[in-house]
This record gives sequence, structure tokens and C-alpha cells, in this order.
Amino acid sequence: MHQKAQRLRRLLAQADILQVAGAHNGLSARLVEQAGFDAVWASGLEISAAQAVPDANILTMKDYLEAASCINEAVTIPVIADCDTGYGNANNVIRLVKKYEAAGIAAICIEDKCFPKVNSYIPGRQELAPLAEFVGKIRAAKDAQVSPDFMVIARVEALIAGWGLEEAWRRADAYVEAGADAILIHSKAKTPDEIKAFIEGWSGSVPLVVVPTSYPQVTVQQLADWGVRMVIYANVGVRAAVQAMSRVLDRLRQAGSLQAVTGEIASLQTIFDLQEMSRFQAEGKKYLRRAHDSYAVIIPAAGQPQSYDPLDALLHDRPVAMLELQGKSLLQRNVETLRQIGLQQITVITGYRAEAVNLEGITKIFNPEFSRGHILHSIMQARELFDQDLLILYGDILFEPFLLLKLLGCEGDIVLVVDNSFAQGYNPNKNLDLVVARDKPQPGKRRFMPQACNRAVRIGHRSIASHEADYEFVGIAKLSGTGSRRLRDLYDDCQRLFRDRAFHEAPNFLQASFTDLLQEAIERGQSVQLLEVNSGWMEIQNWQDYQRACQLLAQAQPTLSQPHDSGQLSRPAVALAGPGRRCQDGSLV
Ligand code: SPV
Ligand code: MG
Repeated sequence: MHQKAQRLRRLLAQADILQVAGAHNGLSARLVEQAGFDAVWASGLEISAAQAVPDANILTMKDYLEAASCINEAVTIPVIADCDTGYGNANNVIRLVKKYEAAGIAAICIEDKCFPKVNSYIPGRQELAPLAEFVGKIRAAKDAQVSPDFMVIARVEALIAGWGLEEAWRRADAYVEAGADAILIHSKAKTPDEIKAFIEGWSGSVPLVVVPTSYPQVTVQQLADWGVRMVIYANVGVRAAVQAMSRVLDRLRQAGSLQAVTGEIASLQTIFDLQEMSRFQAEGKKYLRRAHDSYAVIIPAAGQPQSYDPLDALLHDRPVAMLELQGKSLLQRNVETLRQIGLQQITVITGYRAEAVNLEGITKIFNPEFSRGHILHSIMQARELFDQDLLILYGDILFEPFLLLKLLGCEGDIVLVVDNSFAQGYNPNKNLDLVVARDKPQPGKRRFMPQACNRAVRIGHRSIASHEADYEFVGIAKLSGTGSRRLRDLYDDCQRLFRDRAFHEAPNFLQASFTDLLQEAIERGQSVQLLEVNSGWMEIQNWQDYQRACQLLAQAQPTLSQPHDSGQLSRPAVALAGPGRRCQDGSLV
């Protein structure tokens, strides 16, 4: 079924005369539709003019077909394609009908001149094709069409060529006899008298089409009264565009400022609307997916400082995540890193000085129990996210993009980023999340570990002695959709079982750390995989960390003489003094 051809036939069967306007591309066709015309004329003159070449078959069938297809795709109304003489003989017509019909064009119009034709308004050569030859083209076209609704309009050029009304009538009759669905009777007279005379003397049964370019004074009502069924304003679009463009360009060239012409040009919004930008955006939102789009990020940043460290002086009005580091907060730096690698869905859990967390484009969830509960409780404030891929990032760490990219590239439902360099300068005052692994870290400084092959056997910050531990948990974890659902179900289960009882290293469930839940998962047989890194992150837990971060960030500012050295930033904080704050005192909740 050919819907547009069917629609054109239905329109022709109605009482009103059809008004059709010419176009040369998708944009001009869309304007034709917006103006309320019944159909679009894919004009040979306009399409040629748009390429600044004569309307004389300088372009090929492929060029015209491409333009007609663009026009057709841009509109919902039917398109009538001006196919000149059929681009050759009857064999060429057969191919063109197949191509145009397949492209969704509702009707083609072929004219009885010799190939290559020249525009009907050009004085001089207007050579008519022999009648029999053109009849053969019409028959070929009608036999080639697939859908019965597809239309073939035969254009009589006898008046253009100066052969008179008798020849025009003779040809019109022969073309109808050959199967033409409509007759376009063309005239270049300055008044409509010639056309009127043709109509009065012709008794053909098919719809009549006219192109009143040379007799513009005629009205649609007059044409309708005379019995015309379709009027084609064949080239107004390109002529209007040329006049408007050259006037505006002249004025702009003289004025030397866009201001002089802004009142005369369409707004950008008008152009965006014509391009259907809003549909494009909606579709993008629905279908576009980048590599890590499935991930949501949770950053717990609710804890209040309780470490009695000099750093606390900077935290009286903000949580540690909002600590300024060389002109940008820690959180902002991390959010920028996340966006840089395509992670957009970022949820920050707030609590202590929640009002200070004022970044654009993040989701905030307030944890009302931030002063009593611990980090697990904070993370689970984002419970509804625990059915998709998740990245959990503690709020007091600074990290480099490559580290996250490496983590995101790891297979596994629960993957923790771990580092074993803590052992080199172990600070007993720091309360690290330690991990005992199934496989011992490889000795030596250089490692090659593209995947998280190792597994956690135990994890915790109290019950594991430093000499037993293989790694420190960095505070970055990746959960697949399966992993996040499992941890959510485990959390729900443990909340029921351990509400007021000790839960691993926590005195009660509210004060549980993330590592307590991980330990429970390990004990229930869940694989907790380890991705070993030895650079790319640092923590900001005390005054020394803070100073060191500021110093490294200052050095990391790229200058011409001193290239950016990301390696400096990536060294983990291994020789820091002062009490650690993570997990022990709830400050990092
Ligand atoms: C066209 O638009 O290309 C036509 C109509 O064939 S006219 O130019 O008026 O002859
Ligand atoms: Mg033409």
C-alpha cells in the first residue's frame, strides 16, 4: 500500500482544487507543508537552481531522485516529482518509476519534450517529442508502477512549443488513452486565456493540472471555477529565498554588523524547530547510550568531623567533600572526573552541613541520621539505585580517571579497588579498611593486573592486624546490577537480623560500615573481587593529607615549562601521621 499516493488520489477526488507548491530540499518542503499546501512539487527548476545549474538535465536522475527523497522524508503530505522527460527513453522511464515509487513519491510528472529538455520559459529550443514515443513512455510508466495508487501525470508542452491548441488537445487525449492519471497543461502566455481556451475545448476525463508561473494574476478560485483540479506554484520557494537572501546579505555587507539584519532573518529557534530538534533530543534521551551510562555513582558525604585534627578548623561549615583544594572543592574535582569519563548520574548523600553541598547537576539525598549512623546506613539512603550498575566512592578521596576506567572495565558483580602500598609506611593511628586476599600481592614494584582476578577473604578495620593484611580498601567499589541487588537484599536481611546486635565490627546495625556488609557477603559465599592498584588516588583525612593534596594539585597545574605530572598526584598517602577518621569515628559517614 502506498499511503501518500492513496492520500493524493483521495484529495483529488474531493471537491476542492489542490494547491501545491514547489520545493528543492527538505527544509523548503517543510515550509510548504507548514504553510498548509496539499502536496509538494519536487521542482526540476528549483532542484537545479539550488545547485546553481540550468534546468536543462544537467543534473542526472540520481540527483533529482535524491532531492525528491529528501523532500519526501521531510513532509507528511504527498510529493509530486517533476521528472522532466523521463531522463531518456521508455526504458529510462521504467527505471525511474521503480525508483521514485520505492522512495515513497506519490506521483511523477513527465513532459513530452526531447531529452535533454530545457526549462519551458527559456526562449528558443522547445522541441516536442513525437507523440507515439511519449505515449510509449506513459505506457511503460503505468506498467512499471507497483501500487495502483501511484500516479503518472502527463505534461503537454504543445502550447510551450508553439504548436497550438489542436495539437495540445490531440496529445492530451492520446496520453489519457495511454493511461495517464492526470494532464498537466503548460502555457507560457502572460494571461490565463490560453489555458482557459484549452480547458473549454477539451473533454478529457482525468484531472487537469496547471502551473501559472507566467500568468500569476489568475486566482485559485478562477482556476477551480474553470474545472482545474490542481494548481502548482512551481518555483515560489526558491525565488522567495533568493530575493530574501540577497537583500539581507547586501544589507549585512554594507552595515558590517549582524544587528542590522537580525529583524529580517529567522530566529535560530525557528531553524531548530524546522529541524525537529526537540524530537531529535527526545530520541537521543531515549536511545543514546554511552559506555558507562548504565552506572549510577553514590558518594557518601554526610559525616561530621570528629577526629580532633587541625583539619577540623576548615570543616566547621562544610563536610570534608566540600573542602577547598586549590580553588575547587574535593567533590567538584571528583564530579568533574566522573563527567570526564561519561558518568553523569551522581548521587551525593548529605548530612553534616548539607547546605554546603551546592554543586550543579548532582542528586542530593539527605541522611537524617548522619550523626548517629555510619557509612553503610548513609550509602543505603540511595537504596532505590541498588538495582543497577553502581559505583560507590567515599567522599574523602581524590582519584584519577584512569583508575575508574580500569575498574569499570573489570568483570565481576562486586569489585573493590585495593592498594597494598599501605604496608610500606604503615601508620597504626590510621584506621584503614584492611583486606586479606586469597592470593598474596606479587612482589616487586611493577605489576600487570588488567582484571580483578583476586578475591577478598576477609575485610575490616578492627579485627585484621596490619601484618595479616594484604591490601587496603581504597573506598571505591563497583557493583553490577546483580551485585547491587544482592547487597541490597543482604542489607535488608541483616537489618532484620542485627537491628540491635553487633554486626561484625559494628556495635549495632546503624553503625555498620560498608566493610561489615562486605564481610557478611563473603561469609555467605559471595565473591568479592579485588582490583589492585598502586597509584591514582589519595585520601584527605587529616591536615597533612590536606596540605599534601594542595601541594600536589598546585604542582599538577599544567604550565609550558612544567608538564602535568599526574604520577605525583597518584602516590597514595603512606606516611601520614594523626588519627585516621574512616570507620572508627563515624566522621566519614
Ligand atoms: C519546474 O518547476 O521545474 C517546472 C515548472 O517544470 S516550470 O519551471 O514552471 O516549467
Ligand atoms: Mg521542471
